Amino acid sequence: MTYTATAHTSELAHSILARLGVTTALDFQQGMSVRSPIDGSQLAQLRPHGSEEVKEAIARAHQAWQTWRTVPAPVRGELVRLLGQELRAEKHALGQLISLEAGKITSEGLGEVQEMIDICDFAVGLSRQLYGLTIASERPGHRMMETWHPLGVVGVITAFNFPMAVWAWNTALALVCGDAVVWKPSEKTPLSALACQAVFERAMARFQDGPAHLSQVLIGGREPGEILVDDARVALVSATGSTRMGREVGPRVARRFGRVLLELGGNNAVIVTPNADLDLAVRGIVFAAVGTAGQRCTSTRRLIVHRSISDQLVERLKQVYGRLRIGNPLQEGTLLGPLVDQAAFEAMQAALEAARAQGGRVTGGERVLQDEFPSAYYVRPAIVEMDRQTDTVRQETFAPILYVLRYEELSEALALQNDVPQGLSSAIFSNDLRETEAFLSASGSDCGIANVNIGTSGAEIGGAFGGDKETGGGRESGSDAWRAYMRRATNTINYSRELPLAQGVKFDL
Ligand code: UN1
Repeated sequence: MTYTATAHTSELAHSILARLGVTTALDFQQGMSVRSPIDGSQLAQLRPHGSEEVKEAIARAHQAWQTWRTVPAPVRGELVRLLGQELRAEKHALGQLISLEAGKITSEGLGEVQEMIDICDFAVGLSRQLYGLTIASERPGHRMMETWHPLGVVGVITAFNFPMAVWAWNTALALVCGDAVVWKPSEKTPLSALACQAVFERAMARFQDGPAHLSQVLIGGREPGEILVDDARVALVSATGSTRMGREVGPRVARRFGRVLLELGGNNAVIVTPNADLDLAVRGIVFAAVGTAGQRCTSTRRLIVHRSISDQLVERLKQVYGRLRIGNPLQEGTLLGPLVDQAAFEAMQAALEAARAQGGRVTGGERVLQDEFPSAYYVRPAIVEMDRQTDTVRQETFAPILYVLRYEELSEALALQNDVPQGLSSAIFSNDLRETEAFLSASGSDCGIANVNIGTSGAEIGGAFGGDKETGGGRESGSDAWRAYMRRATNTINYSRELPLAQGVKFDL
């Protein structure tokens, strides 16, 4: 079934969930209400898990890990290979569910599922590459090496804006690394989580030999998350969300000496220099600023443009913004779907109001389509020209607002780019090697992601994903991010008949 103007969003959601075999009671009375951002209609009511159930889930995961860690890593990779196959088979249904529950346009919903498939492929290869080093020993007849061992239970806390992919980044790696996962999705998108779990169960059924409960989903708001954060059996808490959330999670996990992997807010900027390819820049900026209705942690929120080309670029952006197709994200041709809910709309309006008070000149930003969708929040994306980088600009607002700042010297642009508390993603549009290399250098962008001639969002899974400062410092997905999901043992082996001590210490008995 595909979306038509007459099909109700909840009918479509139910048909997808039935197809995937999601058996959880979806019409629990007085439970957690799940609504579609498309039209505000209720998709399901779910019963939140109680604290005892959460603790039991952690205990089951802990037990599963004890078996799973002894399974050879390439065999663990086989489970992830099957998961990737099952995701491929249900790509369309899962993509539509993301659109229904998070409001993404079809192509971005499908792209998110592709991101899950990609990380599965990556993790399968990784399952034969969990390398440790060999290290030269200073002692004769000795050898040193590193061994990477499974870490334990990984608690995954995710946000609404990537309701499936962030689970997959964590889970595909955690599984090949020999860990078990307990997942607390956003209360705004639990159906996406139940769907992923159902697909995982299919892979598990085909795999046959693995322990039960390698992946589990917890339904609820704050409470299940807090229990995960505080339970010493959860070796790693991987949390994606606001900086405010990370500020609570980080110290609480640290108090029990657990590990955290934090993916928090971004305030991502694009610098456009005088010799940039402006056609490329316009396309890159619009996708990154407006895609996912500005609700990616990697969305472009600031444009730092050289004064000499600023009027020209801003004018072109305003023209494109003015004719962007806004509407039902499941309809072909739509580029901008709804904000996730009323609170997101109010936060956007409050930010625009504050920016105006700080001298900002606002174009766009108003609510649209309210006759067609009275209970949903569609907006025209906003461009806000600022004379300086005010407090409001320095905050992350999860909405399609692009603040424009003008500069004269590249050093000034770099200083503006870095002068925010967050440090996730950044980009420069320039064809001048001196400028692009300065941007990528040690004294350039301070973000975890720094791009040239592409926007700030839409990272591939092969690279490590994350950022510094208030973004939290975590790295997940590709490169060597897998190390966060394992513990390292340094081994020294003596194959001689002597017992020389390191550092030349003598200890004769
Ligand atoms: C997020 O918004 O939480 O780079 C993740 C991107 C996506 C992931 C975003 N691959 O925009």
